[in-house]
Amino acid sequence: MIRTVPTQPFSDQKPGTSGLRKKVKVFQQPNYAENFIQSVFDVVEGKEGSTLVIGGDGRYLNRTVIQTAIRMAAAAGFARVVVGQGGILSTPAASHLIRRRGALGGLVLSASHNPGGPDEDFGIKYNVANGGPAPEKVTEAIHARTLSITEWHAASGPDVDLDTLGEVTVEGMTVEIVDPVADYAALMESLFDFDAIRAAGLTIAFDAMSAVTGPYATEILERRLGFAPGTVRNGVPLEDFGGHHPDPNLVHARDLYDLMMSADAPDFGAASDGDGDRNLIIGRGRFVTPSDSLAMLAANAHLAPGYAAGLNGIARSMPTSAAADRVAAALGIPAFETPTGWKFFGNLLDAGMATICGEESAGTGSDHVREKDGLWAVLLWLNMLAATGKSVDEIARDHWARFGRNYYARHDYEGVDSAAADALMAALRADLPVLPGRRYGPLTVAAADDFAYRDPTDDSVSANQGVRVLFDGGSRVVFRLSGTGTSGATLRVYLERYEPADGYLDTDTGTMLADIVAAAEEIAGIARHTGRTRPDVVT
Ligand code: G16
Repeated sequence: MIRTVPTQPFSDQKPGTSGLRKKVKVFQQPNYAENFIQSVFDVVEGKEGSTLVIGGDGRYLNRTVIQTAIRMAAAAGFARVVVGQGGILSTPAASHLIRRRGALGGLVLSASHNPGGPDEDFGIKYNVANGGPAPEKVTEAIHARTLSITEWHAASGPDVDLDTLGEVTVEGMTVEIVDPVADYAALMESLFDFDAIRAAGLTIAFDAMSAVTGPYATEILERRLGFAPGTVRNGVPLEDFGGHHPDPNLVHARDLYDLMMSADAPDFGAASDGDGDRNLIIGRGRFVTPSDSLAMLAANAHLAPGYAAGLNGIARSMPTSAAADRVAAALGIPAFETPTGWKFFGNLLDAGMATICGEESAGTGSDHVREKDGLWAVLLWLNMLAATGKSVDEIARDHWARFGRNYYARHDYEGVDSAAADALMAALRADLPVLPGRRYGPLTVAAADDFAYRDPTDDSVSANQGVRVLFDGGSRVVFRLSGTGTSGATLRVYLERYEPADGYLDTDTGTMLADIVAAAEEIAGIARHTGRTRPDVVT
């Protein structure tokens, strides 16, 4: 039987950088998740006879919302839903499954690197048929629908057993519970030289942060590649990620960092986030920034079988350092600069204009799926190490000696009062015309703007994507507000200094960026607006 339940709109269901992310308590309000899912289904066309993929990162509320989504998909007319066993699908594996099954789309339940548990975060994101996050025109239509919704529909009946592989029927719709790892692992094996990685005799440590990557990393790294048992740490997904932030950065993956800087360091260390799309790369004694990792992966990708034919282009988000642009120039291929949000890469990948994409926020990926992919980055690094016989440190030094180095850091001011953060950004925008020519210590502003992007495939324009202040010599600072936080505002300040190949290539990042940090404070008045004198997180 299909139930129709009357409801009222919620005013706060605007998807952010990557879907709707809120506190669990917000999602637990009656009708809250149902309203959003119904709004997705109301907006999406072609449901009759189609397949929908459903899965999440296993965090608190995952199973509950999956049961809701299955019942509502049956009422919406889908012919089949494909669900990861236990409700588990990493974000890249969900993207692959959507593509492989020719699905109309998928519901990916995650709040990514945000903490999980009854008092923490949850999220729902809709991905479209190419496997990628819905583009802005779709998320805007979903948001509009959330503001006018009057009812939602769901099949009634018992919960589906999410743990048993196989098929059951709900109101005439087939529910297929699949192994969440198998297809994805096969895809990775098709892209990388597993024999060479096995033969290289490397030692590695991988921190799955008690999040979704655990089962994927255990299957691929320990079972298929033969790394020692225990290589995957924190490999069992927990609903609260063991009380930690599953955020692979130098703050939350501190244990891994300390190991990699110690005398006992293995050759290679890596971590992934809550939903498996982000990555952290640390060689023995050498941390690689996400922006550098993108550039180094792009420069060496041809060493892996999946990329032996070369790259069509490289795309990065605007706040990501320009290191990848120098690689693109050397390879004679186009470089694209998009707003923050993986959804902006989708069209470039679909059009074959870009092959590899990456972001400063610890995301890298390629045209194999339409999401960023943490394990993919780890495997490409391992393939590079195996093919070159070099260490991470040697690869990094060789890269900088050839291309120069973009020293880079991001300063996050979290939980800032939203009005204060908005006032800071408004004041910055108002100052844009007068900034060029101004001097801040040794730095002179060459140009300043509010980044806008015209998608070359469909000419759609996305404006107000962050304030850029570019200095003479290729250094810059970027200011923007995060679109993924769930309380207050998070101000992100992205700092970058270019040092040419004959410059200082192995100096402390903090020292190299000190002038730019001081300029950022002077330009934006961070302390004045927010009352903060130092960032909460430096990555
Ligand atoms: C999401 C997006 C990324 C973005 C990141 C941070 O990642 O997919 O493109 O870079 O958020 O966004 P913001 O700076 O707005 O917080 P994830 O891993 O959280 O899904």
